[in-house]
Amino acid sequence: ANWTPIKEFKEILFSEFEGIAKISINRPQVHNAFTPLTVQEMIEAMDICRNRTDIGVIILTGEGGRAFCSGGDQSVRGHGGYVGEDTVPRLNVLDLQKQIRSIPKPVVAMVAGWAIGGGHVLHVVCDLTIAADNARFGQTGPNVGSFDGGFGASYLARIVGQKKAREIWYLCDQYDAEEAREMGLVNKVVPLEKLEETTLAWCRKILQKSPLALRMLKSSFNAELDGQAGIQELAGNATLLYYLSEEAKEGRNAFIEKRQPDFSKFPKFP
Ligand code: 1HA
Repeated sequence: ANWTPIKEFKEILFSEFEGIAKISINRPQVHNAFTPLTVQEMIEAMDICRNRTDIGVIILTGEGGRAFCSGGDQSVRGHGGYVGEDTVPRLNVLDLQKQIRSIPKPVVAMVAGWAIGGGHVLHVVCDLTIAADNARFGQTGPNVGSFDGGFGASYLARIVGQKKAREIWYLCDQYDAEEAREMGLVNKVVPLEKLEETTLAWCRKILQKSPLALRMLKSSFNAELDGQAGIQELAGNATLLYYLSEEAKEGRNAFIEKRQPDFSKFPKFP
């Protein structure tokens, strides 16, 4: 595919092709471990994707073919979080996780090689995961003095079940692509050389679908799991649809025209 850059960043690549955006961690020398800056850049790229009405689906990936992401960069892990150039420790990947779940467009993880630790959680929170046959999955928290008890625990357990999720975290084993697919953690496994082609084919299929239907479905899947925040997303979409109706426009028009609204012509559906 002929990817066109959207914006220059230091630690990620951000490009687009025919309505598909690609956010790719570009630190292959450390298996695409993230720093606070990497995460901040991904957050900004994701926000651009949210606002651009011509982008319908987002691919999250890592450069180099040997790793999706190996989690937080342990060499910048300081007292209380991962330390950036401003010397402030942060755990800002948690904001990115929430953003991936709440952006009203499908996010597809394209995984080659390692998806480990906080990098594993990033693929877990994506809508779909396409994996290359060299992909390896796992959590490392209890080995390296960390844990993600948020989506990394509870949403993982929703996907693979309680027993398996506890195994993944308590033993810190690594699982190959086929094992991940069997647990429902991966949608499809393909040879590495077919990874981008297959991911693009899935994205193109998604792009042919009704964007509002996809938006409603994503917030519907989230609603049950995300409590008040999930209901807020779903209800926000209901408001969006209502704003598109003549009935809602009558309310606005009446206010602007300084008259009483006349809702009498609108049906009271059974
Ligand atoms: O748990 C959280 C959070 C929880 C709550 C809120 C926020 C959170 C944010 C983050 C995280 C975490 O991500 S904790 C988990 C952090 N990640 C890890 O523990 C994985 C560390 N890496 C590995 O275990 C291995 O590198 C590997 C199994 C992925 C691959 O092994 P392999 O093939 O033997 O490669 P290796 O030689 O280890 O790695 C290549 C280079 O990349 C090495 O550097 P070099 O010796 O060439 O200078 C290695 O040090 C570096 N590297 C790999 N992963 C990381 C890393 N450097 C820094 N941080 C890494 N995560």
